[in-house]
Amino acid sequence: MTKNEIADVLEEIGTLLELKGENPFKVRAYHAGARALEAVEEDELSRLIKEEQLESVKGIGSALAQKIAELKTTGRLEFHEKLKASIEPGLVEMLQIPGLGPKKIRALHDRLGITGIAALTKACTAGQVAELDGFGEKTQEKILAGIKNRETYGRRHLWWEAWEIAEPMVAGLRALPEVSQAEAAGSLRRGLETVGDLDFIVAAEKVAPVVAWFTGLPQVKEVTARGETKASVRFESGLQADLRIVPEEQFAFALHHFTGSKDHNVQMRQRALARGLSLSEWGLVPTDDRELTTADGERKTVKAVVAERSLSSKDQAPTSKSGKAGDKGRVTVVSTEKDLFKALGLHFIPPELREGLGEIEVAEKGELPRLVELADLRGAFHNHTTASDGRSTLAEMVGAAEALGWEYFGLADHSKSSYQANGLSEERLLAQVDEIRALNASRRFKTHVFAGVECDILTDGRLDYEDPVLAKLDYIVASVHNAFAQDEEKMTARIIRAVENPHTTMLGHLTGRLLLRREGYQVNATKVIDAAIANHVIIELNASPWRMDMDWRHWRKAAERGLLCSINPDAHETGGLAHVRAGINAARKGWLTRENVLNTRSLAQVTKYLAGRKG
Ligand code: DGT
Ligand code: CA
Ligand code: CA
Ligand code: ZN
Repeated sequence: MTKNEIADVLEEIGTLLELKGENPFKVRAYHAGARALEAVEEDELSRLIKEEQLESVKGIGSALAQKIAELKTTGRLEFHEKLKASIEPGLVEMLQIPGLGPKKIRALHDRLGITGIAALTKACTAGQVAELDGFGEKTQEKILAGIKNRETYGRRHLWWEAWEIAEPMVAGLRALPEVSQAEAAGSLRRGLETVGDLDFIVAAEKVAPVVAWFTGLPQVKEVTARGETKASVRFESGLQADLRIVPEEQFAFALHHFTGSKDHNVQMRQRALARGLSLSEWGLVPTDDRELTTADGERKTVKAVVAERSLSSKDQAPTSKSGKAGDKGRVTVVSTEKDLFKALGLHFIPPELREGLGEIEVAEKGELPRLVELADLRGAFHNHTTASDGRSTLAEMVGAAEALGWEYFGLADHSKSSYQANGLSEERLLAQVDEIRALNASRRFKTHVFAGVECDILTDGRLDYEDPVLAKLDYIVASVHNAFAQDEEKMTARIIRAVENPHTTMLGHLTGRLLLRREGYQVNATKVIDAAIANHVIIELNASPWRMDMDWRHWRKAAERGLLCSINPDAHETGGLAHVRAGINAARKGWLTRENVLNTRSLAQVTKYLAGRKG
C-alpha cells in the first residue's frame, strides 16, 4: 500500500470509531495520524518501517506505528476489518448523505433508533429529527434534500470511476483468442462527465467463451441478463455494463450506433435516408423495395433482408451467415467507422463531438478541428501539496510530474482564508516561494516549478493577499471557496472583480460544482467569460473528475471568441495528476485545439506568457 492508501484506512478507522461513539481522543489520533503520514515521503516511510523508527514521526504513536507497518507490508489490517464488520452497514451508508457526519449519525441512532436511510427519511418526514438537540428544522431539511439528491444522482457514475473499470475490461476482452476487436462505446467513449452504464462492443467468432469471461469477472456482483449474443452485469458500485457481440462485418456499425449519442444517431440516419440509404446498428443498405439475391440464392426485397437481419442478430449466434445479402454492390461494406462516415460523405467525427451539436455539418465541409490530445500537454497548473490540503509533498509532486515527462509543474496551494484547507499565511507562502526557487536552482528535477497560489476570491471580490505578496508569485489561480449562497448577481460581480484584478492569471473552477453531489453556485457564465476575454484572463478547465468545471458546453463558443483555457488537474496527491485525461475529454467535447490550451505550450513559451501577464 502507498502512504496515501494507508492514510485513507486510518481516516476510515477514525470515522468508524466515531460512529461507534468511541473516545474522541482516540478518534482524533487516527485523523491526526493520517495527516502526519501524508507529510512523510514514500521512500522515507519504507525506511522508517524497516528501522522501526515510525514513532519518531510527530503524531504517530506506537499503536498507530504498528498498524501502519501491518498495512504497508501485508496490504490489510485485521483491526480495520473487524471494526468494519462490527458496525451496521446502514449506519455506514448514512455517511454518504452530505452534512451528516459520524457524530450526528451516532445521535440519530442512540436517540431515535435509526439504523439506515429508509428509517431516517421516515423520521425526517415526521419531523422527529428537527426536535433533537443539535439538529433543528434547517438540518432536517438539508438531510432530506441530501437523501433525495442521492437518489437522483445515484443512477449515474463519474466518468473517471467508470473508465477505471472499463479500461482493463477492454484490454481483457481484446486478449481473448475469440475476439478480433473490442471497444467501450456509449457515453464513456464520448467522454461525458458522468456515465449511466457501460456499453462494450465486441467482434468475435464464437460467442459463448466471451460471455462466460465477461459474466465470470470477479468484480461482477450480479449477472442481470444473459442472451445468445449479449449479456449485462452489475458491479459493486451499482454501475452496470452491457456487452454485445457481433460478427466482424457489423463491428463498425454497432460501434458507431452504440457510441451515440442518440441525437447524433438520429441526424446520421436522416442523412443516410436523404441518400436513399438506411443506417442501423447492422449496416448501411438501400431503402428501396428492389430485389436482390441472398447468399442462399433466393430473390428477396431489401426490406425483407434488413428485417431478417434484425431478427437474426437478436436470436442467433452472429457467426450465422443467414443475413448476408448477396448483392455486394448494393450493401455498403464498411470495416471502420472512418469508412462509415466516408460512405455518407463525411470526414471522421471523433466520438467526443458526437452530441448532435452541429458536428455533422462541419464534418461535411471537412472543417473539423484537430482536437487537443493528452500527449499535447507539457505541464499543469493548480496543484496542491501537504503545505495546504494536499497529501503528497512538493518533491513527490514534482517527481511525479517529471515521471509524466512534463516540462513544468505549477504549484497552487490554498490561500490564508481557506483555513479549513490549511491555507498559507503570507510568511508560509513566501517561504514556499523561496523553497521553489531553491528547488529549481538545485536542478534536482528536470521539471521546472512555477510558484503560484490558489487565491481565495473574498466575498466582495478582492483577493486574499495584498499586492506586494501577489507580485512575488509566477501566477495566481483565483477561486471562490466560501459564501456559495450569494445570489447570481452578487456572485457574478464578485468573480468579475477578481477577473479584473491585474494579478489574476486564471480563474479556478467557475461554478464550484461537485458532480453527482452538489450544484455549483449561481453565476452568469457568459458575463464572466466576457470579462475574462476582455482582461486576458484564462479560465481553467478543472479536470478533477468530480468537477470538470468550466463545463464543456461553454467552451466551443468561448474559445471561438478568444478565451484561453488551462487544463488543471487540481491534484491533491501524485496520482491526481493523471486526472488531466478527464480534462482532455472535456476539452475535446468543447472543440478545443492545442492552440486554445495554455499548458500545451513549451516551458519557454509559458515563461514568456506569464512574464508578459505580470508586465
Ligand atoms: P448513458 O449510458 O446514459 O451515460 O448514455 P449512453 O449514450 O451511453 O446511452 P445508452 O447506454 O442508453 O446507449 C448507448 C448508445 O446507444 C446511445 O448513445 C445511442 C444508442 N442508442 C440507445 N438507444 C437508442 C435509441 O433508442 N435510439 C437511438 N437512435 N440510439 C440509441
Ligand atoms: Ca451507456
Ligand atoms: Ca447501455
Ligand atoms: Zn479550489
